[in-house]
Amino acid sequence: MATAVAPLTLYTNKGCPYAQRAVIALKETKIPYDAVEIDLQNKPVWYQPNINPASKVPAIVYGATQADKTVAPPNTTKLAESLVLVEFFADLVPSSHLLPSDPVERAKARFFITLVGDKFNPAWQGLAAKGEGEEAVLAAVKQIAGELDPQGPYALGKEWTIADTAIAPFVGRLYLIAKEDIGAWEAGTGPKLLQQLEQVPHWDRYAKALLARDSYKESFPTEYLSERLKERFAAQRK
Ligand SMILES: N[C@@H](CCC(=O)N[C@@H](CS)C(=O)NCC(=O)O)C(=O)O
Repeated sequence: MATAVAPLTLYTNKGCPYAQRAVIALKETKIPYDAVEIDLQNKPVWYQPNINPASKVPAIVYGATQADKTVAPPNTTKLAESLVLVEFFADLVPSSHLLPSDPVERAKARFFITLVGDKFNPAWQGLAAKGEGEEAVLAAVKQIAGELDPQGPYALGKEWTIADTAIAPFVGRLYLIAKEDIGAWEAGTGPKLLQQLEQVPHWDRYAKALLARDSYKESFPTEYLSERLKERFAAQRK
């Protein structure tokens, strides 16, 4: 690991997919960090004024040891937004290959990430929360699958990158909801969707590789999320 890495505190929440992106990147880069769990239902009064004006997780304080985690000392930097943090950690430890060194590969990784935010997440969240059609999910997955390196196992090939880090927490949630059939949809929709996804060339192999990665598994609290997501969609279930 690069020796220039300074003390870092991550403000996080175990149910948050954006925070999971940051945790995955920290694990991939092996950057040491302290974690502070933020209760999003009952946020500490110091969080917004002292750590993140947007009042969201993930956020970090970077640069010096913090005796008191409720304030950022003057010689530190406060940063937020999961994708910014993921790239920052990648920049701190270039040997992690999280951010490819080749400009074309970097651009491909960033393009892939735009598809996650613009296509994949709206499609599966629309299905899970509102029972909107599976067609949109399949179309988004096909589009993403068309960008995957044909040999894999990861989006850009042999190395796990920012692209995989950005999508993995969301694929994990979709597969959990589908496997347990707990979306706000008609019973049976989840397992049926999984069967359809298995047929999309390159996608099934890719999803399995994402969900088998240690950094993902260690940051995905399956039972906790299963309970939370069951509660969340219970009222709308058809
Ligand atoms: N664009 C942000 C989204 C972060 C986000 O929405 N975090 C949620 C939890 S998953 C949050 O902190 N919500 C608290 C709030 O909005 O008050 C990122 O990528 O980091």
